[in-house]
Amino acid sequence: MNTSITKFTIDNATDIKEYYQCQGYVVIKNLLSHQKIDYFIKQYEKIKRNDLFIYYSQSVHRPLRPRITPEGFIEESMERPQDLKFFPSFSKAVLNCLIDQAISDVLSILSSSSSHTLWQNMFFDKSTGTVEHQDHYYLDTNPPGNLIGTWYALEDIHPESGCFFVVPGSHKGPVISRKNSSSKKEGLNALVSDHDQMRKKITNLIREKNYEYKAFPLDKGDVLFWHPYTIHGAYNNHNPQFSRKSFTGHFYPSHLEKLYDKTPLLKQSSNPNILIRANDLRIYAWNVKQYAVYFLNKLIGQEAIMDMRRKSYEDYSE
Ligand SMILES: O=C(O)CCC(=O)C(=O)O
Ligand SMILES: [Fe+2]
Repeated sequence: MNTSITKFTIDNATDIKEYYQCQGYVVIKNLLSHQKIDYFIKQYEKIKRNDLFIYYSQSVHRPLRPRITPEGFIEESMERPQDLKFFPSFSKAVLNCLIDQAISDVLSILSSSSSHTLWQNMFFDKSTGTVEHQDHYYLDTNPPGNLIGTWYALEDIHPESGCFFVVPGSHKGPVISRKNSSSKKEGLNALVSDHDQMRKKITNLIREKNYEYKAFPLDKGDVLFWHPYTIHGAYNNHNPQFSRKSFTGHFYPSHLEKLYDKTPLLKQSSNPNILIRANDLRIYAWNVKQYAVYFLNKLIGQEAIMDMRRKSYEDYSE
C-alpha cells in the first residue's frame, strides 16, 4: 500500500482543486496556526474534568459526561463543541479554529464560492474508530455533492492513534442515499432507521470495487478537505498512549440550501466569508436539553443511538 501523503500549500490553488476533483480529498500543509491550536487545547484541558461538563457525543448520539482514559483522553467524540455555550472560553476557541481565514480560502478554491456556511462540527480526543460512510447520507446540499468536510490535525498524529482514513476516488463511484431522502424531516429519526443497511452497503461496495484505504497520520496544523461522496472513517486506537486530537467541520456554499433539513437562521461569523447559526437562544435551549436528556437517560439506562463506533459491530477487522 502506498503510504506517502501528497500535501499542498495554499498558494497552489489550481493543483489543490484538480487533486480534490480527481481524488475526492486534498491535504493542505500547516494551514492552521499552532498558536490557535494551543489556545484551544488550553481551554479544553481546563474544562474536561469540570464536574458540570456534559456534551453531546458524535459517536453514540446522546449527551455524556466525559469518560477519561488513564492516559487523560476523553473517550467519546463530541458533536457541536462550538455550541457548548455554558463553557464559553472553550466553545469560542473551537470556533476560532474552525472558521480560520485560511480554511475559508481553501473552501473558496474548492467550491468557487466566496461565502460558506458552517453546518456541523466535531472534536475527537482519543480516536473513535468510526465506521466507513459517505457524508451525503447524513448531510448534503441541494443540489447534492457540494458539502465540504474538513479534518484538522490538532497534534502530530501517530499512526497507532487510530487515524482518519479516506477511500481515494470513491466519490466517483456509487452513492448510498437515505431511503427517506425526499422528506425534510429534521433530526436523527430520519437517519436511524436504515443506518445499519447503509453501513453494510458501504462495506459491500468497498469489497466489490476493491477500494483501497488511505490513512492520514498528519502533522499538527495540517487540514484535509473531502467530498461528500468520498468514503471515509477512522481506525480504532492501537496504542492507548496516543490520542488523535482533531476537529472536523462540514461547510457548504452559503447560496445553497440543505438537502434534508431546513436552513436555520444564519449570521456572519468573525470571518466575513463564513456564516454560522444566528439564534443563540435556540443554542442555549439545546444545551439545557442535553442536561435534561442526560439525567433522564441515567434513569432509564438509554444506550447508544445510531452508533458510529466500529468496535460496536462484528463486521470490521480493525
Ligand atoms: O474523525 C472521525 O472519526 C470521523 C469524522 C467524520 O466522519 C466526519 O466528520 O464526517
Ligand atoms: Fe463523515
